[in-house]
Amino acid sequence: MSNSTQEIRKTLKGELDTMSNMSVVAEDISCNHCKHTIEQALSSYKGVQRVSVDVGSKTVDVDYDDTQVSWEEISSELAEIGYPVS
Ligand SMILES: [Cu+2]
Repeated sequence: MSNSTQEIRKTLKGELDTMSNMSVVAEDISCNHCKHTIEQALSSYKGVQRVSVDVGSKTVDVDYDDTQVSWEEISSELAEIGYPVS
């Protein structure tokens, strides 16, 4: 393996290591309006890379960079807009 390949791998790993994923159930999710509200609110957060709400399973799935935003911030935002998570 060449040095440059090793360098690239290290860089990629370094970036991936700061990404976290959380998948939680919010019982108050009931329709597409809820889905839209949550996705809009969370995707405006710096550091949130992807947010996906599944209405059927009432699940909020979030990919975020934990050097830019904490799970505490994300979950308190969810509670604030009316979707507390356990
Ligand atoms: Cu709804």
